Amino acid sequence: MQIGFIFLNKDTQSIKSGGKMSDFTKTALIIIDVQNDFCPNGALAVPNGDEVVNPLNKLAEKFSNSNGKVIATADWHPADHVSFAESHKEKKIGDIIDLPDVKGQILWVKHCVQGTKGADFHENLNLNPIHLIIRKGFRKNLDSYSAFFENDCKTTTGLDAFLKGIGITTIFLGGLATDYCVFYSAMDAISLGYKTIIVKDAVRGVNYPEGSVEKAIKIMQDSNILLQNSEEIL
Ligand code: VGL
Ligand code: ZN
Repeated sequence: MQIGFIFLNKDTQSIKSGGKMSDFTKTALIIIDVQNDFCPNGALAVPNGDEVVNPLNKLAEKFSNSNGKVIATADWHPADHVSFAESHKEKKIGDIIDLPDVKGQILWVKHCVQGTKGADFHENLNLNPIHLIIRKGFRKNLDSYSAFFENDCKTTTGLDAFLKGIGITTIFLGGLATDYCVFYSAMDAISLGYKTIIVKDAVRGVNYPEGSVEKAIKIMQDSNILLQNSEEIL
């Protein structure tokens, strides 16, 4: 399309300046579960979980100002959710149970209950650049780690249709936790055909069971998921 002297090309590719992206068209930042219960003093605290806030705020502002999209997810459970140990008789935190549609559901401490302080985003996370918030895990009998599919691997959150609908092809992921919600979101993203990048300094893990962060990173790398520091992206 030609308007005056300006040639507008809708498909303008990322303009590289000094190796860094300056146009984030077709690119989305997905901020996974940066909620109080996953931060220090929260019910299911991820060690140093709050350290993801600063790099994510910087990235979100950059993406939002450079034609990118910013999406945040929130774990959003009813008080009697199936993933809570206390919802089951004679079960304890860390036990693993089989559900009709989910084999190997881990039982967690009660966390991110709808409408509670623990389910709120961390108070320093800047919500202004966020274009869309996806809530997940709100069905009593189904847990959801991934931003794309709940743990039955078929109930969709709608995120894939949204991203494809606005032409997103590349996804950067940060947030909590590296070995659960970030991991499953990244694995779904790559299999749904997105170029997928984990922002190394903008993720932290639960590391339960011990070694699960290392294992998750290895599987992601073996699946063509890239790891990059926020400084390289900004
Ligand atoms: C998460 C465990 C249970 C996460 C959510 O956000 O990684 N982990 N629910
Ligand atoms: Zn949860």
